[in-house]
Amino acid sequence: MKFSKHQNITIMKKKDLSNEKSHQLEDHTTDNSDQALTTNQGLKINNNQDSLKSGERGPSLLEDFILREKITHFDHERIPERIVHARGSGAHGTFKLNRSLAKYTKAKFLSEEGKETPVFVRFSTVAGSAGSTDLARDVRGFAIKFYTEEGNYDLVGNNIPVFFIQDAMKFPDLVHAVKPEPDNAIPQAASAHDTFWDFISLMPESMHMIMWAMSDRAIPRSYRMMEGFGVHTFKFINEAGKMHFVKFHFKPKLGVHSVAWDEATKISGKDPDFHRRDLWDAIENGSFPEWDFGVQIIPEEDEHRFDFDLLDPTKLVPEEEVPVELVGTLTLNRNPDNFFAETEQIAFHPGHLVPGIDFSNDPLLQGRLFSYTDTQLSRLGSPNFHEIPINRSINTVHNNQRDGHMRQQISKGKVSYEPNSIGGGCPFQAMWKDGGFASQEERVDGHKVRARSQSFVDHYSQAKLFYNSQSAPEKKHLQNALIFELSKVTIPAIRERVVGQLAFIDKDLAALVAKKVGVEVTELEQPNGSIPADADPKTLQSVEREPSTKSSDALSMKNTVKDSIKSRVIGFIMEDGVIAADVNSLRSKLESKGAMVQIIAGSLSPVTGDDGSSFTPKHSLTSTASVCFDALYLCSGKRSSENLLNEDNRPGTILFVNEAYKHCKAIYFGTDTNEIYKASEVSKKTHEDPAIIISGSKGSDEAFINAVADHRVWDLEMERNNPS
Ligand code: HDD
Repeated sequence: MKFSKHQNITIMKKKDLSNEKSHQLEDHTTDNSDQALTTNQGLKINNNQDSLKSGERGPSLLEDFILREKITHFDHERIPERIVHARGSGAHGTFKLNRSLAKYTKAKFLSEEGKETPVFVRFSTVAGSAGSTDLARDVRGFAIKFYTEEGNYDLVGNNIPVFFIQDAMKFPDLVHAVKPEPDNAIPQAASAHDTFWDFISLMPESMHMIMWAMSDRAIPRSYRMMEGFGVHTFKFINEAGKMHFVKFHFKPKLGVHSVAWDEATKISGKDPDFHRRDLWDAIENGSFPEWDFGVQIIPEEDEHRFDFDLLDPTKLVPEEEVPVELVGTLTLNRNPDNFFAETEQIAFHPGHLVPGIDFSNDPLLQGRLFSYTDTQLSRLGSPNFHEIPINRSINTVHNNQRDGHMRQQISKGKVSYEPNSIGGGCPFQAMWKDGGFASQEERVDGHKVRARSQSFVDHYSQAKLFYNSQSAPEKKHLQNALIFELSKVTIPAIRERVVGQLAFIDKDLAALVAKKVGVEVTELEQPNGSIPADADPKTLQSVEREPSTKSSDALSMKNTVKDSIKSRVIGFIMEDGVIAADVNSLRSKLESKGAMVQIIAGSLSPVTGDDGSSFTPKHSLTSTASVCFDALYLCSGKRSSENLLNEDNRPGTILFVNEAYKHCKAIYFGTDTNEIYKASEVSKKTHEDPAIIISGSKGSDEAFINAVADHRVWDLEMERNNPS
């Protein structure tokens, strides 16, 4: 079949090419509209259906270069997935500086107020393979490539501000422990298994991170509703060479929100691409995700003023001790044209720096500086991976590196060495004042030792800080997550060791988990005095210690932004006979505030309203589920309601409402939907519930909008799940 010009099925997207990186990529982007099919040599092909044969029923001929080329390329089109963070999604965007940081750093993209820098951001899960579900309980990667005029700067962070381990030496062990077990490759994209918890139970330094990983932060509602953190302490260096320590933060304008664990497991079945789709749809719909960019700045003189070590990546700097100054905005506004060429081939590296930013001596970061280039060599196959369009800096590369697999740059001239006179000394070294990178001068004076600093040996104080800062529902979710995970651990001794560690954080937490996972709380030994530098790593057990900051509002999602319904997905459940005026009125109110309305009906056939107008459902009751929506509206209309409760639709309708109720979502019952209300669990409620809205009361539309903005009534979870 041939499509004529007019039947062309390619949907042309209007692209925002306003930034320099997009322009650069455009040179490498092809568009097949109105073009004939060609071989890789540009030869037009006139038959893409049949191979060349000796007679119609005869064998294929070796000379069929068109078949050979097509199959050879296909045979080699997979590359190794990332060893960690294999599953991810990305988008293009812009970073805008709203307040100059020139006082602290000479990095140009952080100095000129109002300056916009193109970025590509990739979000990811850590443990699962590229085809795994988005909703796994896991840390999320939050990696940003800034295409600055001084070269690429990569901030390769996570949605959690701390890490499991303190030294890169343990990274392969951590990853081996969490990945599917090597004998049977089970489980996929899950930490709930023996080897992970075995490792954790023997690594007390992981306890702070475990609190975060077991919290709802590890099951975000959306990539657009998570925080981003640089994790390590980095350094800013200003024009005069003065150094400040810095921690990087990204705070989502939509607030930090999560789903319920039961919901996460169901989304994994209904829509394993939930986060990928959410990011894509939001950008396609013009609802561009935005984050405030913030920094915590610590003068060099203050390095030792905290009750933890700034170089220890298992610690955060409480915002109560050093406030986050918001100085920029990150906006994602363009989906990639090609997943493989952009999202898969992008190569991040914490060592891609610009002048004015430098590393600290954090031993986890130091190890990362080796790993990221190294891994691209096996993943992307050549030291020329920086030439792949998505990885190219927007300024031209000039150096004496040459050749290698798939080299693309054509470097002119005889000279590929320095110093030289034949090339007039070019390319030449740049002075610091002219933008040349110079590592921060630092006096280092020490013995060569393979050891851990004593200042790192405090594993519980910030775990306590995090746990103590959680609201009651958040604590409950964290407890349940630990119970779920440890219940999958088949070896009782491992469960017991983990519970022993939890006892150093909170005795009640340990007792509760112990009871549920069938073990006793046994007291683990605490060291007496300091630990010798040559101690067996297994004894790197710290004493229980209280944090100097007891509780931090910034660590609880309860205190997040709750003032917007932008990009929330609202399911309108309807059937024939629906009151069209009510639907249209609420829909326009919701959409004017940026929410997305999707119609759900008994089937995909158009629904006829009471006034004869027609609504096109996006989903049927059985093709989706309430877990894919933020809130529900049971549309007004007696006949619609009756149709939703007929033999065919009743199970789907009631399941929708009951699950949304269980997951603490806002549900709006339209006029004459009382029968649905009565048939659902909602009717059993005996408590005030601001997220259950009944049409007819004054301001009911507004009450619904407020309930959607609040995200969930987590405080009522117990009541909603145990109707009397
Ligand atoms: Fe890593 C990928 C974040 C510790 C070694 N890491 C990777 C990605 C993110 C992070 C977001 C995905 C980047 C992308 O989207 O392509 N990693 C972190 C954070 C860490 C961390 C926040 C601790 C604070 N990582 C870490 C250590 C090592 C690595 C200690 C090794 C010593 N990470 C890698 C890697 C990956 C990677 C093997 C896999 C794919 C890649 O680099 O490009 O090199």
